[in-house]
Formats: sequence, structure tokens, C-alpha cells
Amino acid sequence: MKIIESWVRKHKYEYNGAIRHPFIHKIRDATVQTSSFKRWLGQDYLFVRNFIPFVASVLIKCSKESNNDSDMDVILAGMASLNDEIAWFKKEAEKWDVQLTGITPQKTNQNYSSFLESLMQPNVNYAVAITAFWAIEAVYQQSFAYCLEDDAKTPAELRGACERWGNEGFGQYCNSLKEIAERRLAEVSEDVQAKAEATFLRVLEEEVQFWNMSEGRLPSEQN
Ligand code: HMH
Repeated sequence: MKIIESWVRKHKYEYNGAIRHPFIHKIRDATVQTSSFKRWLGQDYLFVRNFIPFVASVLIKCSKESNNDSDMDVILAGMASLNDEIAWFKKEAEKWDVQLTGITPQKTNQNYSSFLESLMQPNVNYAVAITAFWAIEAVYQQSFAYCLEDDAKTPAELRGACERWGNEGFGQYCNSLKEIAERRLAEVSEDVQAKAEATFLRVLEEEVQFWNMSEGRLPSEQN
């Protein structure tokens, strides 16, 4: 079995915790509070602004270490979609009357950004960074695709957000990231593999905290 696949199985509980969070369930059954969605929107805009330099750092690692040209094309496409994402956030924020300028990142968001920054260091192995990149995108893809299933009651005004990450093209992009990660993980030492596994788990934890924050829970109330 492939490495990431085996981790997803091994850590099924943690993985499901991230992709089937109460916040997502509430979007799916139309019980999410507007204030939670708006909080998520503003904070996620800030998150994405910090995610962009992280992706740039993965692109740099790729250019230095990758033995496959198409890896860079996939990451570059990811960068391009972040450009669209920023534009989407600005438009969506206007629709919901959410102020994006001067918005303060919450503690949970800051913690996630610090973690991303630690992964941007040049000494972090490309295999570890690309695993994190895949996991971050995959959690959103799986979460929002769940809100678009036939039996989902996701309200019309939230469908745009769900389609942004839950669409099939984004799913294919996540699969491409996963394939890159699988290929690189197969080539590194067990020590680096262990680091990548720990990083995967950390991403799941950060994602859960992020959903918690969106629901208005304080860090002390989490878990
Ligand atoms: C918190 N995780 C968070 N925000 C996002 N936009 C993504 C993942 C996917 O890009």
C-alpha cells in the first residue's frame, strides 16, 4: 500500500475529525450560524494570505530538489488558483458584509501560521513540505465536497464556498499533490517519513482547531 494511503487508514479517527467537523456538518444540514460562517470567511482570508508564501516555499524546494518537471506545473497551478481564491474572498466578503482590511487574526489562526512558517525553513525536506501541502488542501476538498453530495441540504448562499474547494477539478489537483508526495516519500529515509507522518497529523489538528475557532470556540474550550 502507498504511504499516505496507509497513514490515512492508520489515523482514520483524526482524519475524519478534520473532514467531518461539526462546522461542516452544520453547513451540510443548513444549521450553521451566519456569524460562524462570517468568522470563518474573514479568518480564512487571512490564512490564505499566509498560505501563499508557504506554497511559494514548496515551489522553491521543488525547483531545487524535484526530479520530475511536472511537479512544478502542479504547484504553479496551485499558486494560480490561490490568486483566484483571494479574489473570491474579496467578493464573498462584500456579499456578507465582512470587513477584510484591518481584520485581526485569532490566536488559533496565528498558531497555524507559525506552523506554516516553521515548514518554510530551508532545512525542511521537500517530502515533508509537499505532504503538508497535500493535507491542507485535501482537508478542505473532502470537507466541502461532503457539503455538495446529493442528500446535502447546504443553503444556496453557502454553495459557492463549497464549490470552490469541493469541485472535481480541485479534487484532481489534490490527487496530483498526493501523487507527488507519495513518490517523494518513497524515496526518503524512514526518519524523514516519520517527520512527514507527524506533520500530516499536525495539519489535521490545526484544521480541527481552525473549524473550532470558526464556530466561536476559544482555544481553551477545544478538544
Ligand atoms: C484553514 N485550510 C484552511 N484554509 C484553507 N483555505 C485551506 C486549508 C485550503 O486552501
